[in-house]
Amino acid sequence: MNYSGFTLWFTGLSGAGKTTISKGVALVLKARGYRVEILDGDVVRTHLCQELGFSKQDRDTNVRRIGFVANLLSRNQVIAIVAAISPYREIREEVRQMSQNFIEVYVKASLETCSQRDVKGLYALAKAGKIKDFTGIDSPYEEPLNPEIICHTQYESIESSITKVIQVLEEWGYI
Ligand code: GGZ
Repeated sequence: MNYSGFTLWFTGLSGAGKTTISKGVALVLKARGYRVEILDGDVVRTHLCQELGFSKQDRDTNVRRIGFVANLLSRNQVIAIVAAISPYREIREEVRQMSQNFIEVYVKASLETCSQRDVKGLYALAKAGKIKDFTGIDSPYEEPLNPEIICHTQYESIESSITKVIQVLEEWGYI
């Protein structure tokens, strides 16, 4: 198959749905014969970024490393799918600039929704002060100003978010 690699970058609050949507998109792409790799912040932090915490400096380092690896993959015809909170606009832009084909997907859900879902119980811990620097509680999240795609997971199903992403990739000739 003749296609160019690209980076599909999911950003958003913890619990917004980044991991779920990215896995769903990866499944569709793999089923169509594309080579795909997922770089999930949570997973990357247990391997490539073990020493990093959640200060701004550490998050920036984490996001830059992920961006670097995504670029290595995408320039070798592997579709790099990133799911990381990546809360700082400036660093996301920096990564965009160093990537050849970069598609930013804002997985959008309100803080109230994410903290109600609280799949891992982290919001409760953060509100109780047991986790410091938690995104949305005592650490900022800077919304993308011009993302290529927005998935409103508060209002649309995971399936329709996945379909939306795939349709945009088709329309723009990435797949
Ligand atoms: C935010 C945290 C924190 C703090 C642990 N703040 O939803 P999750 O659980 O599974 O994914 C989150 C993950 C965040 O890692 P990222 O690499 O995506 O973050 S960043 O891009 O900002 O570097 C969350 C969990 O780790 N987690 N502590 N304090 N999320």
